[in-house]
Amino acid sequence: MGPTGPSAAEAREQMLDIYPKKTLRKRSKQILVNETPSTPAEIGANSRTVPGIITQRGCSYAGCKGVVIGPIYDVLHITHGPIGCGWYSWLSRRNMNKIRKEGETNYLQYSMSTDMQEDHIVFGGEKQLEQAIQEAYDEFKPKAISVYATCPVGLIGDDIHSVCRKMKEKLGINVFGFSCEGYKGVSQSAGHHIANNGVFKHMIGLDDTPVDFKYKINILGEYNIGGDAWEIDRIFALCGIKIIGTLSGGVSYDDITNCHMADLNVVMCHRSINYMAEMMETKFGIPWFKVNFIGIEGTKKSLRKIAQYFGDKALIDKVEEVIAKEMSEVRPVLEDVTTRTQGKTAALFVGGSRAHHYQDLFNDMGMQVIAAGYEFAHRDDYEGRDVLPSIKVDADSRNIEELKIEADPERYNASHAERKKSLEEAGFTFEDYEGMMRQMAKDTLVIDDISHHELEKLIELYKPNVIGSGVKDKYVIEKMGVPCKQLHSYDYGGPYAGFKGAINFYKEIDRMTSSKVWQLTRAPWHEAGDAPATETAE
Ligand code: CFN
Repeated sequence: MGPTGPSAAEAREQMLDIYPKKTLRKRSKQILVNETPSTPAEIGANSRTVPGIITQRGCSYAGCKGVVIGPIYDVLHITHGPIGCGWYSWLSRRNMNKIRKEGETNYLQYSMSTDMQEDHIVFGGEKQLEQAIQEAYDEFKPKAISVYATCPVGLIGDDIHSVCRKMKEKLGINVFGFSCEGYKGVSQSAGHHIANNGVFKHMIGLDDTPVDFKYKINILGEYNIGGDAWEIDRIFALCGIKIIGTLSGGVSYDDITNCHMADLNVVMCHRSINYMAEMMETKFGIPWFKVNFIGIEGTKKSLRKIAQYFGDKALIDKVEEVIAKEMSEVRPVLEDVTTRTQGKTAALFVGGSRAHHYQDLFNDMGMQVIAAGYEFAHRDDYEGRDVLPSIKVDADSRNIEELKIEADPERYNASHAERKKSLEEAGFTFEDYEGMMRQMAKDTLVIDDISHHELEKLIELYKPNVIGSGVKDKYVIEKMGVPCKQLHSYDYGGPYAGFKGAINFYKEIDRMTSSKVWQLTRAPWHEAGDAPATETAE
């Protein structure tokens, strides 16, 4: 058991082997052997994919509408563009949602689009958009309408923002637009930034109603895939901590407009929402730090850190009590599955945070992550935030008009800022975000924006027991005899966050890596007449 196959350096050579010179130069910087995890090497992340390479990445529209704003369930989302963009972003990510308060509406079961046609490309689509907003308003009377521009809209120059302003005035509701044309930036990442700017400008801070609760926080960068946010809600409710807004998972417009009343922001997916944490701290004085509720160690550490932040003995004790109780359920499951999963191998290629966060869950089960990489994360996500302390504005935001955020003297909560200062003086660390490479073992492979060819090579050389990956490659991986856990939508499973989520994950990975069915599939490189593929389960 354990990894078999060539050294990481040899595998790297073999992956790069077929590339022409220019591509080779580029990919060499993006495929690294993790030689000195404590001081990670510089990785070539967040750069344009070489045309012709099959990438896992998505587009800016996906990052904006699909990821950050789309999950707000009572905002009516209209995609301005050809129908495919609206269709493909219609709940395929499994960001779960349900109405939580009486009188609310959930529009996410609908997919709304202006269904742009050739005529609109030739004569402009603004009238069509105006009409669509009117029609949607007449039909549903929502509190807010959000409009998303797709590639052709940017190319023909429709001014969605002036249409939104006009309709906002006419209808008397909040209408705002996002210039998140798919071609902007190099991946989803630019879309996250555009989304954060827009949410901050058009929603955050609109409702100053005080929230009467002792400990109140927001969770940023938690999108409720497979119900993760609901498991986190459950744990916080047990601890006596109120979550005002989860940005953006299972969340309403009202939660978002009121969430600046929180005492603290904790950030789950740093990649997609660090901008929001910074902006809220600047304007309202709300401190933030990074947490991770994927894996039991991360969950325990995050809960303890939040309790420490508030510093109240009763809360600290309560958190310990909750952890002890939950762990009594997790422990027997983990002990059982580990008898089968110990020493097995995994590889992870996902998005901008999960390829890191999910390593904890595999480590819990005694499994080794032999290779991992993000689709679109930046250097700080790989090497650790402290490596690049000056990163405030990312390279992919060049096209985005930066918001000039300043402290709001009326609403800036100076007591939060003072508290942060005194905690820091007492040794509390706000910025302990280590990045993926420090956690990974020496001589493992770190591969940014992995290509189809490289993934096939990896499977051929190592045949990991399971790969956590996704949207475009799941069935390619499975046809090669390796089970794939879709870590974007969780296939049909989840939640995987928190304590109950960890139990779900252990059981599923145990089932997937212990099943004999993968031994019966035949990999394409086997010639006819060969024996079935090598065993993956024993
Ligand atoms: S839910 Fe998040 S956790 S938001 Fe981001 S970087 Fe995507 S949609 Mo797919 S699963 Fe993935 Fe992350 Fe943050 Fe999801 S790892 S690629 S853009 N992502």
